[in-house]
Amino acid sequence: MRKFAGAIKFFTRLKEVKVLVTGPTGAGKTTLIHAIDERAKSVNAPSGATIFMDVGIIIYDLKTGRYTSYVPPEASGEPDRFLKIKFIGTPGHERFRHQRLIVLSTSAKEVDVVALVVDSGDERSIEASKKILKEVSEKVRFKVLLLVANKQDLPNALPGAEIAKRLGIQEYVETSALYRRGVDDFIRKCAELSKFT
Ligand SMILES: Nc1nc2c(ncn2[C@@H]2O[C@H](COP(=O)(O)OP(=O)(O)OP(=O)(O)O)[C@@H](O)[C@H]2O)c(=O)[nH]1
Ligand SMILES: [Mg+2]
Repeated sequence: MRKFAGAIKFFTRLKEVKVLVTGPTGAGKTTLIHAIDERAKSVNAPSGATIFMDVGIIIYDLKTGRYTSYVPPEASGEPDRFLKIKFIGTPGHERFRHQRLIVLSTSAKEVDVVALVVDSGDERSIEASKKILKEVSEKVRFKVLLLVANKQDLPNALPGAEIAKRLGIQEYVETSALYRRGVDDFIRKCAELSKFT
């Protein structure tokens, strides 16, 4: 019991980085958040599309770059070495636009990083991300914008650099959330861009 209370106390003392994970439907936002945090929660339709929100939280070790979904035993006593990174995912489907706007104006009203996830193998996904970016810039206060060029495993995937150029975004990472590739780079980049490393 005392151990549990200690973990809670430690958890509340950690610096927090908030990452909004948004982008068009089917881009891989939910897959990415669940690849990061095995205990992530999502409110999804039977089709798999997110109706309301995804939430994942990890404890990131600035010294080693490792992360866990729970307070690691070695963490107590060294709170400055660790970051709490919270990932908030939105629905991408236009049918759930209203819910997306609610998330953008409540839980994700102020964040450190906006991660715009696109399906790199789908032209429509890249185009649709422009509209979501506009909504985000109207509703959300954020420090940095990061493009996540997902689905790099697809044979027709465009390189992240090319998509970033098209969307006018400076920072990007290439991922394949389905195969957990590039996920650690994404997390590291979130910590770096929040100026915590
Ligand atoms: N090939 C491939 N498929 C992926 C990848 N990431 C996700 N997918 C698949 O793409 C589909 C949509 O993924 P989701 O994570 O539900 O997409 P989403 O962005 O959350 O979609 P919405 O909730 O509708 O906004 C699923 O079938 C995933 O398995 C990837 O990196 N590569
Ligand atoms: Mg989703």
